[in-house]
Amino acid sequence: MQEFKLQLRFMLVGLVSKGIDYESTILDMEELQSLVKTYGGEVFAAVTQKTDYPYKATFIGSGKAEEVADKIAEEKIDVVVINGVLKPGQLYTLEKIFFRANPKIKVWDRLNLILQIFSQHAHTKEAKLQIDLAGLRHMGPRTFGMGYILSRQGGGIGTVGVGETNTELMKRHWRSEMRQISAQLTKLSEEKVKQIEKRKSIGFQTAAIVGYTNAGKTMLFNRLTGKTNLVADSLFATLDSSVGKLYIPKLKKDIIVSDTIGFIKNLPPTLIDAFKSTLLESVNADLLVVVIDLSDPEFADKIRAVDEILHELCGEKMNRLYVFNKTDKAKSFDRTDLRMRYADFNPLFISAKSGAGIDKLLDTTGELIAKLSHKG
Ligand SMILES: Nc1nc2c(ncn2[C@@H]2O[C@H](COP(=O)(O)OP(=O)(O)O)[C@@H](O)[C@H]2O)c(=O)[nH]1
Ligand SMILES: [Mg+2]
Repeated sequence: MQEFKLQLRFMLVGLVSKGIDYESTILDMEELQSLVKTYGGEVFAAVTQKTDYPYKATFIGSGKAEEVADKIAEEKIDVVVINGVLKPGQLYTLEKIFFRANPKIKVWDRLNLILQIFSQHAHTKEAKLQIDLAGLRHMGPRTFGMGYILSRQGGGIGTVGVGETNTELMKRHWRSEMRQISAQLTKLSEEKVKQIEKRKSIGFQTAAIVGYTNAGKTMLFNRLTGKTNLVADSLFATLDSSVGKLYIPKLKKDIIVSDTIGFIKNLPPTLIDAFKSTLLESVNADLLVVVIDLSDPEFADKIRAVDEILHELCGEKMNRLYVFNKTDKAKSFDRTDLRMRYADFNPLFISAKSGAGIDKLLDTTGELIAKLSHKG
């Protein structure tokens, strides 16, 4: 049965701080636009505001908010996405301001949008729980009682109608909900750790494919393991971890390869924390294979974003292999320069699509893993 889905009309709003160059804000907004596309929406308007600090109550200035409201009415916008991570109160206040333009308007921040995409793609219990947890943490106790996300009739905190008791009740409910989900996730993580340890005890070594979303991780994973996981020109097609076997000629044995969720810029630590269970597979690997989309003009920036997240997850300790992917698509690149710049990370050049460079990748993986075994 085919489901009829109305395409939502989106508007993007971004802040440009004076310290940051305009160019990178535009690229950020483009990424936001592709997130909207991934979600299944279409962007009909976009505005930016120059300011060094977000406004306390409404993130954007009040004049700007009115301008956005006019645009909402004009373009019949359903959802406004603010390129930032906002406080629940700020989102709520903005919704109140935009009410005059569209009583059903929704205001999301970058994280809300990412979580919405995540929930479209979540298939396992683990993924669903992690999204719930991240959502609860992000939206705060307001998620409860206020009907903040699902309906927007009631008043907000600070307006009439919400007594202290009610607020306390909401907080308590919110905390207990989070505790319950965390407990379920901990249980799932423990089971996973057991599996990982069992594999280790029978002598399997592991390489985890990681990297920015859309870099080509799953295409590489499929090529290496012969699996047929979903490859898509969209952000976050993969939300879970999957594992497969890969024969390494130099080692004369199989290793385990894993593929997982992609990273993205400006992720709040709470979200990374919520996905720790999915990322366990990567954190526990012997080798991290970092896939980089060489055809992306912003790849250096994305290497930094991935690096920060990896640092957060596993500290400095991990052995890394930088794999520059999509050599078939990249217009021009300087191998010598990249080899020098990323000399600490055994840079390699491949095309997961054509298969170029894969043999070398297998050899280098074998060498690095053999070295690790010797270290003991
Ligand atoms: N031209 C080209 N496209 C690639 C290559 N590897 C992946 N892609 C494309 O990049 C997009 C994202 O691939 P996917 O494996 O889903 O990326 P992931 O998000 O990192 O798992 C898809 O449209 C792939 O067809 C490559 O080596 N060359
Ligand atoms: Mg993927």
